[in-house]
Amino acid sequence: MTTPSNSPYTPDLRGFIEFLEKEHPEQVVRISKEVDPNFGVSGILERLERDGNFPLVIFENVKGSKIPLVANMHASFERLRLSLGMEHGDVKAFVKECSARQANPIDPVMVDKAPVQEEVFLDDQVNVEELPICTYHEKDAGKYITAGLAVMRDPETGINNVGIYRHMVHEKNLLGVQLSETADGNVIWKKYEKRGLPCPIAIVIGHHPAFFIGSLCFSTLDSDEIKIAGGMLQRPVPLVRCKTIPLEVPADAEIVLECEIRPVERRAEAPFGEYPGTYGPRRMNPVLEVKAITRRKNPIYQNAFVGHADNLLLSGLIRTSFIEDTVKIACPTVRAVNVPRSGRFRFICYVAIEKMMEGEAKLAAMAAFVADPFLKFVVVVDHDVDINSDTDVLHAIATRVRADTDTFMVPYAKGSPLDPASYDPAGGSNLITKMGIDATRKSNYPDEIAVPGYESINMADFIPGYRSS
Ligand SMILES: Cc1cc2nc3c(=O)[nH]c(=O)nc-3n(C[C@H](O)[C@H](O)[C@H](O)COP(=O)(O)O)c2cc1C
Ligand SMILES: [Mn+2]
Repeated sequence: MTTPSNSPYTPDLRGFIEFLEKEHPEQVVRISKEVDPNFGVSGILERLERDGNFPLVIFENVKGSKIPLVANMHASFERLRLSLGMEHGDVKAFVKECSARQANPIDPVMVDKAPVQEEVFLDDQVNVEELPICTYHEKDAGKYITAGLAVMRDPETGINNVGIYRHMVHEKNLLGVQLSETADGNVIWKKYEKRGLPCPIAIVIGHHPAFFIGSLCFSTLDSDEIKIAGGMLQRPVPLVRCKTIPLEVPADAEIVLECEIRPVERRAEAPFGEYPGTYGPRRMNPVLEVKAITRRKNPIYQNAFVGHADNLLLSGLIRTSFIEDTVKIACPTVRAVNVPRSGRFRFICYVAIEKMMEGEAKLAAMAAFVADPFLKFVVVVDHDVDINSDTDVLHAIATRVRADTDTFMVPYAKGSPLDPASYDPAGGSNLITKMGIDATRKSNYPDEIAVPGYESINMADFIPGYRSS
C-alpha cells in the first residue's frame, strides 16, 4: 500500500491536489470562470450533487478574492480512501485502516520555519474578507468559514484538541462560533469562560484529507488529535508556534487565523443550513477576535459544504470504529457497526452482535450511546443480518421486536443542539430522547422457513440457458 509517508507528494493540501491531478485526474474539476461566493459556489456544488457527481472542485476565480477556493474534498469515499494511500478497498477496509492508525498516534515535531507563516498580518492588517468565504443556503445569516480545523488546548491537562466548528463572519476581525454541546471544544471553552479568561483558538485552513480524518476521529478529551492526525498521515505533523497566542499549529497548512474567544461576550449567530438538512437556529454564541492571519505566499482556501455529502460522509465514516471499540466493552462478540446514510450518518446506528445471552443487546445499545452523543436510535441485530441494508434491519425490527420489552428510552439526554427533533429546536436545545432497540431473535423465536437442497440444483437442467442475476 502506498502511504502518504512514502509518496512523492507533500502531505498537505497542495500535495494531495497534485497527487489527484497526476494520478486520478477524473477526480478534479477546475473552474476558471468567475463565480459568486454568495450562492454561486454552493449553486454549482448543489447541481453537481443532484447530478450524482462529487469531484473535488477548484474555484480559481471567486468574485472579490484573489485566493483560490478548494471545495468538496471529502464528498467522495474514493478520495477519502486515496488520502490514506489506499488505491483499493471497501468501506469496511477503510474503517479498519482508520482504526489501526488511530490506535497508533504519532507525536508531532516542532519546527521554526513554516510555510504557513510566510506572510503574517497583525492588528489593523487583519481582514478575513480577503478570503473567498461563501454564503451557502437561502436563509443563512451570512458568510461562513466551514472547514476551519480549530486547535484548542485544555487548560487543565495541556492536551491539544482539534475539531471543525462553523464560523460566521461578523466583521473583518470578528467571527462567531457554534461549539455544540457534543464537542470537546465546548468543554474546553467553558473551562476558560468559568475562569473569566479568553480562550485561545487557532483556526487552521487547508490541509491533507488524512489530517481531517485524524482530527475528526471520535476520541476522548484526553487524546491529542494532532497526534491522531500524525497517525493518520503516518508521519509526525510539523508544528510551529503561533505569533500571538500560546498554541502550535501545523506548519504545512495554508492559512491560520490566530484567535481568542472573548469571555462573557455573545452575539446573535445563524440561522445556518446544518447537517440534518434543516437550519440551525439563531443562538447567542461566543465571539472570536482574530489577532493575526498567517499564511503561505500563494495560499489556497478550503471550505466544506455543510448539510451535504462533503460534510456528512467525512463525519459518518470515521465514527464507527470508536463506537465498535466501546460496544466491545459491553458485548465482546460485536461483529460490526454501521451509522447509515438514512440517519444522515449521525442519528441512527446499527450494531451486529453474535448474541451469547439475553440482555446483551441492550448493553450493546447503551454502550453505543455512550460512545457517540449524536446517536438517537441504536438497533442491535444478530450477526447474520446485513447492517449495510436498511431493509434487512427494518425486517429484523418488524419480526423480532416486542416493543414493550425490547426497547428502552432515555428521555432528556444530551444530544446534538441541531437535532430537528430536540425539545426546543428553535432555541437550540441539546436535550433529546434516545431509543435503544433489541432486534435480535429471542430464545423462543420460531424456526425460519427454509427450502432444503436448493443450492445444489443445476438450474440449466430445468430451464435451458438459465443464469442467476
Ligand atoms: C464540515 C464540518 C462542519 C462541522 N461544524 C461543526 C460546528 O459548527 N459545531 C460543532 O460543534 N461541530 C461541528 N462539526 C463536528 C465536529 O467537528 C466533530 O464532532 C469533531 O469531532 C468535534 O471535535 P471535538 O469533540 O474534539 O471538539 C463539523 C464537522 C464537519 C465535518
Ligand atoms: Mn476531541
